[in-house]
Amino acid sequence: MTNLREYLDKTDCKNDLKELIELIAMQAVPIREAFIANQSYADTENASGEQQAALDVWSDEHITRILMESNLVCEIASEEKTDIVRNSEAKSNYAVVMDPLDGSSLIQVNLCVGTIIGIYDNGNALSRGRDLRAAMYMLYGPMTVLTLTVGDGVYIFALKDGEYTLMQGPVTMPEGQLYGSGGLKKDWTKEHEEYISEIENKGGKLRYSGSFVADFHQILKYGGVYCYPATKDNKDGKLRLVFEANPIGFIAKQAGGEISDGKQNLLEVLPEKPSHKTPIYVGSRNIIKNIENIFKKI
Ligand code: AHM
Ligand code: MG
Repeated sequence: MTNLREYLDKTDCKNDLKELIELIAMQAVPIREAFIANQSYADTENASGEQQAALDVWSDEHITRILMESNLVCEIASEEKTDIVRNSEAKSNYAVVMDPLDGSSLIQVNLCVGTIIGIYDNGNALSRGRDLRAAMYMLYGPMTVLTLTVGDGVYIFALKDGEYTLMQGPVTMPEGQLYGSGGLKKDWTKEHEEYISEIENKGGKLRYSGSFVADFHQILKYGGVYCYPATKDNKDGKLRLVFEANPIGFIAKQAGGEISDGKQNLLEVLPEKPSHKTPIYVGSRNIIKNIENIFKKI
């Protein structure tokens, strides 16, 4: 049985990066414990104008405090904050981007949610996804699971008695047929509608929970596509490039999958601002290529 530290020791990660990854991964413990006391919605909105859940706010403040105290990180960009937080006393050049609690509308119904993290080693949280040094998410489901890449394949760990043990890896995303799409059907664009009918006609199976990180985890294991498309009234979709698309896309790519906005590889896009929104198609490689072909035709 390999634990997280033993796995990291076999990679080319520097000691401070190993320390940072472990520190973040272990925050799954206090975050899980905070669920019961943080079931309600807060009276506040995040940088995208969405109402925050109490656990969004709690997780954001908690992880930010832990990272600031560690002095391992010089920049933190969070889905829950308008501005990037900087630490002038940091002793490393890591920048962390995070969605502290993704899928927060599901907290009150006890469905699977998670924490999404990306780490850059260039000190700049507004970098392209392809430049990530590491990406990971912790999933709060029946098990607490960590999915991690340090740029050398994707590995999945499970948390038990305060320790992460390697369950699977390197993970390869298969060419499956699961699909799920956000956005109201009446607002879908022609291109998106055409793709969804195509996958439905091919026998695709619908899987959409309302938690990107949980829906992606299924796609990672079984193959298929998660979509949050551009809609007629919202050409940039709903999800954010920096906190959601890039870390998840980097993991997808490391598992042999792809991420696109329908026209281009999202990992190549330079973020304009922390709350930069984008349509997202992420999943099995051939499915994403096919979606890009459909978008080119229409
Ligand atoms: P959140 O980060 O505030 O939870 O918002 C992002 C979530 C995704 O996890 C999920 O896929 C999507 O929003 C669901 O949106 P919708 O309810 O419009 O389908
Ligand atoms: Mg989110």
